[in-house]
Amino acid sequence: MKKLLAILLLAAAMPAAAKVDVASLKVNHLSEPSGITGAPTFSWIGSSDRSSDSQSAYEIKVYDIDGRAVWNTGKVLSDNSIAVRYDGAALKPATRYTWQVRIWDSAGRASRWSAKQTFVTGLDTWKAQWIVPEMTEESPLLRRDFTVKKPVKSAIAYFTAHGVYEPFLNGAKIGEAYMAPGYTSYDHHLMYQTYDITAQLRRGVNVVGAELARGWYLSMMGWTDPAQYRSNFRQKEWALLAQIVITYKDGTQEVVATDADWRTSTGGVLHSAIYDGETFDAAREKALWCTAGFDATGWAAVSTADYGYDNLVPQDNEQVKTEQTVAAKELLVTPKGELVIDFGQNLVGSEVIAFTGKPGQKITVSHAEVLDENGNFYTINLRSAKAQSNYICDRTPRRFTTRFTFYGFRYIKLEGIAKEEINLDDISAQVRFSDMEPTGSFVCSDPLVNQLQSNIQWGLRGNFVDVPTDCPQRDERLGWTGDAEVFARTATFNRGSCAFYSKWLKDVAFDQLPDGQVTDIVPMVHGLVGAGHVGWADAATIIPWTIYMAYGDSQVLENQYESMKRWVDFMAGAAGDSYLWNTGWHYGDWLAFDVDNDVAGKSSVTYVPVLQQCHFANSASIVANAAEVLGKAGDAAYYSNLAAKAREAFCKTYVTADGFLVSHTQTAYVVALIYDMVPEDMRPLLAEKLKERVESYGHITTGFLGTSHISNALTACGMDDVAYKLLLHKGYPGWLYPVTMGATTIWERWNSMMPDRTIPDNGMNSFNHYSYGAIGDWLYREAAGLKEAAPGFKKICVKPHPGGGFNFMKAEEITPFGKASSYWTLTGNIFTLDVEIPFNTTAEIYVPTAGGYERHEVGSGKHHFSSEI
Ligand code: RAM
Repeated sequence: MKKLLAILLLAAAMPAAAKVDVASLKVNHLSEPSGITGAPTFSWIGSSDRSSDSQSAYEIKVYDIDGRAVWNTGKVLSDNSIAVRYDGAALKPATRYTWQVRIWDSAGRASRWSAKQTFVTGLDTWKAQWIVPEMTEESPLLRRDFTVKKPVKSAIAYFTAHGVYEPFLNGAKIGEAYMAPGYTSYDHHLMYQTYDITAQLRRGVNVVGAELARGWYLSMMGWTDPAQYRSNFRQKEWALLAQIVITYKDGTQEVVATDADWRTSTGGVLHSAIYDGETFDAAREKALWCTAGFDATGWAAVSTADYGYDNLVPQDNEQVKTEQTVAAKELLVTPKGELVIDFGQNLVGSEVIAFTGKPGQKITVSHAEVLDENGNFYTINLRSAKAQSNYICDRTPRRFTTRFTFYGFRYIKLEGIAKEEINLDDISAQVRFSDMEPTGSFVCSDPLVNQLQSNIQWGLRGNFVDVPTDCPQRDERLGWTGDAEVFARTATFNRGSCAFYSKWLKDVAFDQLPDGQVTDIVPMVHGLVGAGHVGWADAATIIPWTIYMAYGDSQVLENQYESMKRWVDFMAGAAGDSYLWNTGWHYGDWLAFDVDNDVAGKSSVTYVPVLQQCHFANSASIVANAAEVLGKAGDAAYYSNLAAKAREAFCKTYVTADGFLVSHTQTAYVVALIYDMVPEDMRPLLAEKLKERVESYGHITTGFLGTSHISNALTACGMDDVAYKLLLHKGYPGWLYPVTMGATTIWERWNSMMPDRTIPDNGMNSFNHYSYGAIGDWLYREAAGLKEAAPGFKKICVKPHPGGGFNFMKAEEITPFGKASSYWTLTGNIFTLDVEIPFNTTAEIYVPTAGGYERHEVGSGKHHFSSEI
């Protein structure tokens, strides 16, 4: 081994005043959340001006609205900074609290107290009645006025709906959310939102209201005739539930809530549905309908309904919000003569068009992800989704947008407007999705790979609209479990995903069938699809474990434990005494490389029982690991034995002595290697076969289940060169093929568009499907070399894998402990590595040298290494 040229340890140079500090306070993994019930958890990120420093103690104080401390931990000797649970006196409902924390470092130096952060508690008793306006195509407005006679200390509003709603107070929208109350398995779990409206309330007459639309609850979800399937949801009419709790300065409280006194009418939204889009008539809009001066005489009475409150829970993930606005790039006139605006980016949200039209002028906006081979507007892949906005003008200046649906598009086609009337500066697109904190970045010396990373991140933006979806544009947009399973690790790198997945996983458990099978989509639309499918159902085990490892809070394992077990028990039951799970129909390695008229056997079809057995063993191991974390020793032993038996049966049935699998596909070898199916001494044999399978094709042939792991499997077997070859392959099939075709998101198929830009009309072709974007995990974890070595990154492993002709790679991640990064460069044979390790963590660093890796143990701070390789 060649000697290292130099190893430098640099202390993080921070301003002298900073010393020990604490910031990024979170309650239940969200910053300043509303709707807390039960005992919340507190997390923070510490920092220090010294390297190799850690937290030795913390102190938390929680204050009520009058600034009185209601909980003070005192100085607690602990290095824990993730999810410290409140254990003071029960928190009051409908109350704003503040909290702060200070910490001590390893030398006993105290930080200052952090800035105070707020959280607002949820509701314990609903006094509101469900109110039901008449069910027509037109969106109802609902309102009532009330008088505030005394000085107000706080006012907290709670809203939810069957359908989607926008809340208003005194003429302005409350909060910034779109698509509230979000998409859940509604009968089990309907979220309500909590809004602090203290500042919006005024002395005297106030008007509270809401506008309702169908949303997920009342739109057709799925691609078949709705009569053929049973919607998840009991009620067939829209309904609103709202309650405002006003606390006066004199200590008294008053409740304003939905009841028979509310009045309803219709407004400008003539129609709205998830797949169809929205129609808005400016002339029908009732301006100022939610203000005190408005005359609501003639508005209809509402009925009330006894829907109960049993399924109501506070929203515990991020609301859907506008995250950014993208300007219109270009106005095109297509060969067909269509007026098309290009936003330069396939995105999800809605257009915004500032326009003053003539009365009655109707502008129709259609949405498309791509243009066809002739440059014409292409919507065949939206299938039955109309995905159209219609805006009917009056003569006033308007900012047209939709509020109760979303589209997946890069292009919009405008009809009902002349080319001369279009001003590009007046047209933009709002990108709307769950407001998850950006936490990761990856850059490297290859612009195509950087574009791939950008496409992965846009895939996340587009498919995290309250639930993780397969795609955002066609008549689907469903919470496909398989897609979520393969992408989850990549997601955790790019955005703070703890609350988002934790919320969705609750529905995974709710929708699970009585026999333990996990449904293909969550929330489930019964009759549309099935359950218990390999790789899809394993979302129930893989995602909780992924979230635990990324965020270090075992709560998600606790929440999901029964569900995880039930899925594994189902497989074990079906396998019986043979320990071979090989029954049932499955999606298999969905969308793998497929050749027409395949006389030479080139299509890459993996024998499904091989996939089943690997996933069965892996999920059993995950349950064993979860049991261990949760202190359930009996279960841990039982499930690790089950996993061992499943692996034994695999080796006996599907592997030859030479390391051939009965299914000689890339995916088969990948899943066998990734899920540790064979004894250590056989791994090199399988690795050889995998290499042969890659070389004989010269490209990737994997579908959903193999693609997410192939690069990781190759790296684990010491074949970075092969992994890079696959990554950098620019032809079909491969990650960079769509990039060379100008893709700005990840495609559903390796060949969603052919090299001549023709688009196969195969009934299923989305240009924004994040599944194949699961390579993102390998880019930061292995290529750049930054990963967790213990739950929540308490211990970090930095082990870069230079290669592929790259000059540099850099991955940065805001871990639960703060920023970690790995930045390597390669110039000639000189390798440098700059690493940043956050306060309160340690790391093992593996520096590549000519003879292998050299290992270092470091503490927090910035570290520089170089070597010859
Ligand atoms: C398609 C979905 C999804 C996939 C299923 C099996 O309809 O888009 O990506 O998981 O099929």
